[in-house]
Amino acid sequence: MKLKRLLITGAAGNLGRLARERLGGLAEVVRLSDLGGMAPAGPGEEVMECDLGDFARVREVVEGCDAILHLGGVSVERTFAEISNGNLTGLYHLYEAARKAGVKRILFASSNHAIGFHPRERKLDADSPFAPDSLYGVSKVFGEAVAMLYWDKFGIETARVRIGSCFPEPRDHRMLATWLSPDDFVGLCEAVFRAPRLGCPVIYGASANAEQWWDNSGAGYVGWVPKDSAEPFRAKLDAAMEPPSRDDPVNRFQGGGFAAAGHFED
Ligand code: NAI
Ligand code: 15L
Repeated sequence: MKLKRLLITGAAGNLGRLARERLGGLAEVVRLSDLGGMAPAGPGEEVMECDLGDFARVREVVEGCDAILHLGGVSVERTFAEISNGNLTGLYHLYEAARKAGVKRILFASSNHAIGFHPRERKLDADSPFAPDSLYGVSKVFGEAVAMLYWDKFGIETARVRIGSCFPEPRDHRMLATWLSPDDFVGLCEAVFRAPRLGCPVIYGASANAEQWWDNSGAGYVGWVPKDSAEPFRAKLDAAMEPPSRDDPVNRFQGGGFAAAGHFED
């Protein structure tokens, strides 16, 4: 059954533009929102600019929606001041507006950086402890916690999707494990919004790569089966760059460069 109105936040971003292009069939109307930078509304679309830090505006944007694909926010490491508006205050605004508007289901774009300080040899599942590798990763832990509260207390379902690396192709050797193909991202969103029951699972967003760090078996009932693999890109990466050195801290942890980077001071 089609959703009535699906809100996509972060619609001007990389994944937001992909979602706009490919996920229109999920809903009768798709409402697109971002700070700005969105193409005008086409058939079956609505475009609403919004800063997630502005609660009154977030309420207007969420009103009338039955589901949300929440991609908006700062998507890389930044200072706490830069991250907090969209990813902390804004995230809370989104859930509070969803509660007031009766939204039933949300896909929250969490990140592998919520668990990025786990070593690569450690296979993780939904019950593995958080190990944020950055202030950005901490903001995703916060988002997952808010999602859990709104499920336990108010029954709003959320897929907490810890996306690996969603790009047209893997950009380095780490992404041979973390890559999520654009097609698999689309399939994951479709599965989440079509599943008869969702709850509040953790789902690791990685394709069917040969190198696997994450176990999604606890969320098998959602019905998402990734189809692509990063392996065909290995030779191209080998030719383009040095193989990863084990001595380099960037290669020790799942979060890669985020774990190895310095602190972003305000
Ligand atoms: P992106 O940076 O291209 O898009 C994020 C969008 O959020 C931008 O268009 C930006 O304008 C908007 N935004 C930022 N602050 C905002 C605010 N205060 N109010 C309203 N909108 C705001 O990021 P991308 O790659 O599209 O990622 C989408 C989501 O998925 C992000 O939440 C990111 O953290 C998450 N993610 C993405 C991964 C990837 O490989 N692309 C990996 C892991 C997580
Ligand atoms: C993320 O969370 C970022 O949003 C994305 O730009 C990539 O850096 C990705 O993680 C990754 O770990 O490759």
